[in-house]
Amino acid sequence: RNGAVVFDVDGTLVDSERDGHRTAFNAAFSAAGLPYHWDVETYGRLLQMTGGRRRIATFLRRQSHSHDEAEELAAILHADKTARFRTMVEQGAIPPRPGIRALLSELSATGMTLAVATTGTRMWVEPLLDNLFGRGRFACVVTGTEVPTLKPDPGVYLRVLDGIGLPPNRAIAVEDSVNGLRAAQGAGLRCLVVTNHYTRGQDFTGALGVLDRFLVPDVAMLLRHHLLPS
Ligand code: XBP
Ligand code: MG
Repeated sequence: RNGAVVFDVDGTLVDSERDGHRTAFNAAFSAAGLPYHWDVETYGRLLQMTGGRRRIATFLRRQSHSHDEAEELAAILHADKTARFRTMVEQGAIPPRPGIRALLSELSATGMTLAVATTGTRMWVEPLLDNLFGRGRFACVVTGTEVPTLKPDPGVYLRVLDGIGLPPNRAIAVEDSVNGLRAAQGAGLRCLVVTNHYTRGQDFTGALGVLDRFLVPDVAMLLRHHLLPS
């Protein structure tokens, strides 16, 4: 076996945060009659907290909701946000990052195992992967729904390694953010970072490389170089 490449979803396989999740969160606030709106810049700061439900709860506590009230309201709002985001996915509103489709084809052709490690919610992750990349494209998909602690905790990566049956030195993670990088490193994986407008400038110490886009021949060559026996 030629090793595995484990992809993050949000910000890595898809450009999903600014015009995707953010607008779904805002629609949920508005439908609940709440006066909150996350603009592009505010949302960038809130992204430090992974997981949509936790992101809402943290925000509500800062708006002086009590702890219990914030938790309860966050659960309700996040369920609505998830349904809305799933609809966006089904409508094709969430695009793959440029180059990603070609990269996946190239890696598959080299005999590499493809997998996914995300803190996102399974209810939208599954249709998104199926619609954009075809059902069964990834040998193993672990989402935030299956793990008790989210990135930067390494749990999601440990479960992927278990699922594909490879040791961490036979896999490379591809991430867009510092939280993802730390999660991958915590599970013992090397990690290539491909940044986007929200994550550029974060501390990527220890990354295998830091790029700002998927230049397919370069990325494929780098992954082959580090995974295949020379
Ligand atoms: C992604 C997340 C997710 C999404 C929203 O982080 O933190 O919470 O922002 O999705 P990563 P949900 O790319 O590191 O996996 O609302 O389903 O949580
Ligand atoms: Mg990400």
